[in-house]
Formats: sequence, C-alpha cells, structure tokens
Amino acid sequence: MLIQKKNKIHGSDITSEKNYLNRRAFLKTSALVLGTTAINASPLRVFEESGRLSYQALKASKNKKYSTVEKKNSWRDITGYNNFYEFGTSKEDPAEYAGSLKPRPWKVKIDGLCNKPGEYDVDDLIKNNQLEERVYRLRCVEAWSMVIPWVGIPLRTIIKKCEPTTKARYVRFETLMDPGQMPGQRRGILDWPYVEGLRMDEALNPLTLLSVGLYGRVLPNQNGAPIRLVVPWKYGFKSIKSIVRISFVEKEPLNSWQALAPNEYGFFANVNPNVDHPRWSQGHERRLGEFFKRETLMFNGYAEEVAGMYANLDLKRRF
Ligand SMILES: Nc1nc2c(c(=O)[nH]1)N[C@H]1C(S)=C(S)[C@@H](COP(=O)(O)O)O[C@H]1N2
Ligand SMILES: [Mo]
Repeated sequence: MLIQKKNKIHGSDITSEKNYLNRRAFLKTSALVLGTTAINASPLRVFEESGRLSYQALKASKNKKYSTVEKKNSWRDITGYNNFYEFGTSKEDPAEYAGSLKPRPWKVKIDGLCNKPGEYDVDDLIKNNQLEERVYRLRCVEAWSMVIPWVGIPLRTIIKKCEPTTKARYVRFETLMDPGQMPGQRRGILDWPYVEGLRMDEALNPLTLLSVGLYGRVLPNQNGAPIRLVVPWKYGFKSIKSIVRISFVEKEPLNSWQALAPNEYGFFANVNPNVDHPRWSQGHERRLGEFFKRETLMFNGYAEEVAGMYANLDLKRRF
C-alpha cells in the first residue's frame, strides 16, 4: 500500500518468473491431493482450481439476502493474490510463505468493557453448525477488487453473547504477534501486531462477518486463518486477519494503517469514489480477472445497508 517499489530491475520479469515457480509448486501439491489418474484426465484449469480440496470442508447455509450474484473470483485469485504484510509485501508472498502459521489450536481472547470476557478456542467461539455463506465484494484501498464467497457468522452474534456494557463504544481487534510464525513481523513497515477497530454500530451491522472459511473450505493461512474480520463496505485493510484478541473499548482504536500514514488512511475507511487517496483516484477499480476498469460504488455497493450509520459524519474529513 504505502510501499513504492523502485524499478531498478525490470519489475515484470521478476513477477512472471515468480508466478511460474509458484505455479510449479502448486501443480505438485495438486498432484498429491488428487492422485495421478485425475491429473492425467483433468484439463489444466480444473486442477488449478482443485487446490481447495486439500482444505477441510465446512457446511454452511447460503445467505441469499446478503450475497451478490456477481461472478465469483476463482479460488486461485482469492488465495494467490493477497495482502498480508506479516508474510511479505508482494501479492504472491502470503501464498508462498504463510505455511509457517499454525492456525490450530487457536485461542481468541475477549476482554474490555463487557460482562462476559473470556478466552475461547476458535472452534468453540464459532460452532460449525452456525455457519453461513455470504458472497461479498472486497475492495482494496489500492483500487483492485474481488468477489469472494466467505463462510462465517455475523460478528453481532458473538458481541451479544459477550454483553458489552454501555461504556463500550468501539470494538478493537488484534492479529497474532509471533515473528516465528509471521516472519514479516521481524521487519518494520507497520507497528506490529496489526490492529483494527470498528464503531459499535458498525460492529453490530448485520453485514459485518467473522469469517472462518471461503469457497466452502476452512480459510487458507494467506487469507487470515483461522478467523478474520470481513467488513464489505470498507476498504480491505479494515478486514483484519488471524485475530487473537477482541476488546470492547471506550475510545476510537488507532488502526495500524492510520498510525503509519494518517493523511492517507483513516479510521473509517468507507469505500468512497468521491474521496481520492492522496496518491491515486478511488473512482475506479480493477476487478481481478477483468480487463476494463469498473466504477467504484459508494460504500462498495452496500449503501442501502450502511449509509444511515454515517448520516452525521463528514465523509471527506473522516475518510
Ligand atoms: N493482519 C493483517 N490483516 C490484513 C492485512 C494485513 O497485512 N495484515 N491486509 C489487509 C488488506 S490491505 C486487505 S486488502 C485484505 C486482503 O484480504 P485477502 O488477502 O483475503 O483478499 O486483508 C486485510 N487484512
Ligand atoms: Mo487492501
């Protein structure tokens, strides 16, 4: 996001070579999963998609009310083009390096201003029989987007169980801090651990999801295993990955990207085509897999569900 790469060597040459190598590694993995007969019989595209079969399947009921019918991005796009700076800053790094993350066993601590704080195993916090599938648009602040079939539960379900007190006005989220598992944390850029926050009404909005899977499988590490936030009307950086702590707080949390560059990234980060990033326009976006740019929609197309929460907010000042 903030990093501007210097083109000392020709950038595209490196990328294409790296993609080629990743692809070789990927095909090898698929061969192990499917066995050789299937490999020989399948067209290339089919086993490029089949990497997902190595992940545990999840049962989830489709939530049509909150799902877009737009064309979903492929498993390969969604799990091969990521932002997860704990594993490096290029889009291919998370898929290549997130293998060092151990997503189970995994504890999530819930604390702060609530009557029922506690520490939960992720599989107790989100029981598999509650899961729903929601197909959401994801719009990164860098002006690319995807359509992703998430599996998860509304955050509000968890919040209600915790009984936040009337003093709790915000929810703060924290990613795991462990440079052994997350080698990117040995380097600078962001002040680790990654932190995000939502106002209480945003956290309680029915669209806000705690996700544990995608495409009917548990989350791959590079997508924020075992549990991550999904806030579809906000820029992607609000959707914090690999959460270990959820806190009910009185003051607006200072989120990592705002802490680094407050003139570029704010607290709200609502998708807004009328407020440009200081270094680029937010009016259009590139949907992965598409050639022509598309127009960015206010609140990423979720205005009907969320605009009311911001009636009294100056969206240019509080970006
Ligand atoms: N902990 C953590 N969470 C994170 C990030 C990160 O670097 N670290 N990147 C964010 C950004 S910028 C985006 S666009 C989304 C990307 O999610 P995806 O890789 O599953 O598409 O994750 C967000 N959550
Ligand atoms: Mo992003």
